[in-house]
Amino acid sequence: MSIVNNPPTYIWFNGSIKRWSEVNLPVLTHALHYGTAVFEGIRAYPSADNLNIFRLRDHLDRLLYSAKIYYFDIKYGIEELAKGAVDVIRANGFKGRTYIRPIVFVGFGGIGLDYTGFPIEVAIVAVPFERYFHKPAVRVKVSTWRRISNEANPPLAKAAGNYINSALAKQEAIRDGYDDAILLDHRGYVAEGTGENIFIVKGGVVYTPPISSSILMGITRDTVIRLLTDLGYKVVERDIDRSELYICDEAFFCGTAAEVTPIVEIDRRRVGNGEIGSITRQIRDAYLDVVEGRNKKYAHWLTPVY
Ligand code: PY5
Repeated sequence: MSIVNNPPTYIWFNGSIKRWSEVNLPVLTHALHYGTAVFEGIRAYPSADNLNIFRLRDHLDRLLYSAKIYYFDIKYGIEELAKGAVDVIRANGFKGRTYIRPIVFVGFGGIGLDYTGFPIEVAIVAVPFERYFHKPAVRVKVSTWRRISNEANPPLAKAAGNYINSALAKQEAIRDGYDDAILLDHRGYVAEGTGENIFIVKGGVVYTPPISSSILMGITRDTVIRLLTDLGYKVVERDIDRSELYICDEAFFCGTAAEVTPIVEIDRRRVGNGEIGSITRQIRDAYLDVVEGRNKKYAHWLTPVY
């Protein structure tokens, strides 16, 4: 996800479009020190005749409830933020696959943990973005680190601070020669990837961990459940043992950035026969049909930019 050489020309910041170079943040920005921010990851995809943001309002809705959990008072409503997302893409003139990153964060007000009265800043950044994984399928390990639990910091809030846990697991996996990690929850059941939800397939039935296993309630996860149901598959939300990962027929990650990414190896054991599974293939294609505007049933999930 490297955009170092090409930052966007314009961003949306606290209610209006600004030049990237105009927005400067103090080093004592609270969120930088304590992770006090909530954010979203949203994608826009080209269709035959437009660029469309996928499930924009569902993402903004999650942004607002994440903010509520941390007592962040946002001055902007969903409609204003939705307009901001469209405006920032238009301002930059992006026409291809685009990633949108709204972020609400505690600004500079002091160095203590009590941020009462500190400014709550809101930014929406958009960048051209193709693939998260630069390969058609991934090899993963079960992390030695556990997923954060609801008893410490709520996984269902998409809070910046949560990602120190993901970053640690991701770095360990990369340094050990894998593409990503699967984290177990505090009880030892499968939770999710570092930035993706997980599904496994066994005997034609699809399984995914429930909200109680410390997952982010992914919007892609919800989309995948609906599309699998449309395709006639049974989807079961239940606790998954670590060992089930080793005996499943298929496994895949899903998320806004990761889209549907097949998992072909877990802890040096092949998943199924080591090839991308047929249900995984079907759901990956069905997902692309929806986000790229070829499935009219879900046209209401698309917000046209132009
Ligand atoms: N679980 C975690 C921990 C995530 O960070 C994400 C999304 C998901 C699940 C999937 O959620 P959704 O389907 O709603 O996107 N991660 C972000 C993304 O944009 C950031 C990844 C670095 O995909």
